[in-house]
Amino acid sequence: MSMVDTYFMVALEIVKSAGKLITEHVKGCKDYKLKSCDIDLVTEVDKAVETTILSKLKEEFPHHAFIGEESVAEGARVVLTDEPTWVLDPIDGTLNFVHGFPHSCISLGLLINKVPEMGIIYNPIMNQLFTALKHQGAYLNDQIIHVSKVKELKGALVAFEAGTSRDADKMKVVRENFDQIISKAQGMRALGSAALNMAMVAMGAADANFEFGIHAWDVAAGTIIVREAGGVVIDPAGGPFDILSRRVLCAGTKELAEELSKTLVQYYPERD
Ligand code: LIP
Repeated sequence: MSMVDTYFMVALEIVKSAGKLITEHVKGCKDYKLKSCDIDLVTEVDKAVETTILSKLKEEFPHHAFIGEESVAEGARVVLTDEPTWVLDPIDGTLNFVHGFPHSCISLGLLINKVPEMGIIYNPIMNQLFTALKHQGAYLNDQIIHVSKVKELKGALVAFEAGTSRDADKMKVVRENFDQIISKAQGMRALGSAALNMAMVAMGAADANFEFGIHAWDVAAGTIIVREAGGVVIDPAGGPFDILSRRVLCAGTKELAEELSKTLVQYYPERD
C-alpha cells in the first residue's frame, strides 16, 4: 500500500464522520451569514465541518499543508506549494444546505507537487460517496464509474452554475453562456454545487460542466474524480487546467470539451 493510499483511508474516515454534522442539521431553519455578497453564504455548520476535518487531518499529518474555504474567508491565504496539500470545501452547496435542497457535499482533494492525487466528494444527505485515487479509477459508493461517450454538444446534458457573484460583467457572461447552452446543447442542469456537477460528469449523468468563478476547494476533488472516470478537465478556453485560475471545464470526451470550449464566452476572474 502506498503512502497516498494510507492518506486516503485516513481522510475517508474523517470525511464520513464529519458528514454526520451535515445530516444532523439538514432539516430546520439554518442561520447564515454573508461573505463576499448577498448570495455567498456561510453557516455555523460549514465552519464546524471545516474545523473538525482540518484539525483531525493536522493531527494525523502535521507536516502537510492545508487550504480550507472558510479559513480563507476568515483571512488565511491560498498558498499552493509542492508539499502534500489538502484542499477542503466543508459544504459545497451551502445555499442548497440552507434551503434543504439535498445536493450539498464535503469536497476534499489532496495535491502533491501541485498534482491531484486523490479526491473525495461526499453528499451524506443522498448517501453519495465519490472517490478516486490516481491510476486507480473513480467510484461511487464502491462501484466503479465512467464518463459518458457523448461527443457533440447537440446531444449533451451540460451542467453549469450562475455562481456566487453579483459582479455585472460576470453576470453578463453567465447570461450569454446560458443562451449558448440552451440553444445548442440537448439540455442544461444546475445542481448548486460545483463539486457535485463534476461528480455528475464523472458518473456519466451529465456530459459536461463548466464554471467561471469557482475556487480551488470547489474542484480539487472533482478534477481527479472526472479524470479517473475517463474524462477530461481543461481550462474553458482550451488550455491546460490551472487549479488557481478559478475557471474549469470538464467533459466525458475530448471532442465535447473542445466544442464546448469554442462555444463559451470567456470570463477571467481574479485568481485564487
Ligand atoms: C459554491 C457552489 C456553487 C458554485 C459556486 C461555489 P459554496 O460553493 O456550491 O454551485 O456556483 O461557484 O462553488 O459557496 O456553496 O461552497
